Amino acid sequence: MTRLGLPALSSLDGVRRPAYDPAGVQVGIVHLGVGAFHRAHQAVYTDTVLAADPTWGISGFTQRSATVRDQLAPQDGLYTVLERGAGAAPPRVIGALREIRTPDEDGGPAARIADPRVRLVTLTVTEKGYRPGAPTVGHLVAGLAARRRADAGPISVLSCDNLTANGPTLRMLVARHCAGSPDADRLLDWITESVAFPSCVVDRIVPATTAADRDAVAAAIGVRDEGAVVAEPFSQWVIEDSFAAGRPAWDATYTTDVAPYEAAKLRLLNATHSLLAYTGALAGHETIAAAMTDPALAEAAHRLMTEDAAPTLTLPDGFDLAGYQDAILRRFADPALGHRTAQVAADGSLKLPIRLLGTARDRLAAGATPQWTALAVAAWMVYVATRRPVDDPLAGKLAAATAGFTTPASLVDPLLDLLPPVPYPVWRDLLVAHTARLLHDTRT
Ligand code: CS2
Repeated sequence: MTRLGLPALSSLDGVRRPAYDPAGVQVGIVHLGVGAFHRAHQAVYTDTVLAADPTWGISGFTQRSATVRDQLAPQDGLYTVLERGAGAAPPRVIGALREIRTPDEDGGPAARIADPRVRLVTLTVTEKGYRPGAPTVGHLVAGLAARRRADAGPISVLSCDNLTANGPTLRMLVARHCAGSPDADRLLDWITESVAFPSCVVDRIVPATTAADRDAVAAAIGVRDEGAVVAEPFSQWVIEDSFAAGRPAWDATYTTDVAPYEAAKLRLLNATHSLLAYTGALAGHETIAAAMTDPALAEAAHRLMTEDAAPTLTLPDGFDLAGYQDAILRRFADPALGHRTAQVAADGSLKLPIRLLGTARDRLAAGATPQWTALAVAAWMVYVATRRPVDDPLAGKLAAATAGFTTPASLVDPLLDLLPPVPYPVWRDLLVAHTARLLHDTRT
């Protein structure tokens, strides 16, 4: 079968094609971490604006591996987004990714960030990518230093990961990393003057693409596409509109303060996703949608949102909380996506503090009992104690902490030591009670 690429583009049927000539697009964005999420989210928004402004093409870098480069480079960067679920649009071919490289090719991201035509760096490197030792911040600092030396002008850096205050967090990590570089003071001064770090909130469920998904795309579009991604129809992007050198006219929500949207997304959607992933996996469910068919789990998901998380939120004006919560549960329940509980369960040691522990602290401080939040954390504890291997950067420590536990308390205490503190004795009591029940249910 023919492979997707510029030559095959004109012959595709039943497919939405780029409304511009991809070969005529100039690169204006460097993206770090060209995984499935970037391809189904920011690149789609960018694709929509390229007909009107072809100066915002994307130069994408993989985090390390050459897989995505090898999938996309032979296809001239073209790939399909296949929506699945209620309201799905026809397959759409995206042409926004004009270059695709590994970080060790052609001078890496640093050389590209120093190009004056580039005015924006975006990142999707997951929670792991911001840990000490991860290469991203180093690439970014090398790029900003090269840009200063080249006198290539101001630039913005937009983190699109599920972190609290992702803009300021990244700015802080960059500043810290600069301290070790030659000419640190001048570089820091230049960054303060010339680099913006807006925050944003991204939302779209994008499961890891499977071989079966690629076959489905080939059947739908009539050519092989090794870089295809599948996604739910829903997509949202809330962006703090403070850029240093312009931005594409993305069809997003722009605001001066993303914090209320961010807390709502992390504490309602992502927290509930993690709850369903761990409780669902322990109950033997392969997918989030399967977990949602279990009435007890669906109820826990609803009550985590309404009883624990919602009371901690300060919502944006006019925000339809009930509608937002209902939409989340509907999205999770849609069986078309096949989003695996194991995928959402990965990297829990980094996700839980962001999604769940803030809610726990806020509710405990208010004298309330965050039962459902405790259930989610307890389910993570039982999950990491009973699954091997655990997909988490702390896998070794988690295995050591849970080896040979004998009682719920002897499971909870060493794991609590690996998480940021929630300094209320009742929190531990809640976790012990929930792990006791979960261990009992998992064994019987
Ligand atoms: C999920 C998110 O894998 C996970 O941890 O909770 O990736 C989730 O699908 C997205 O944030 C939805 O926008």
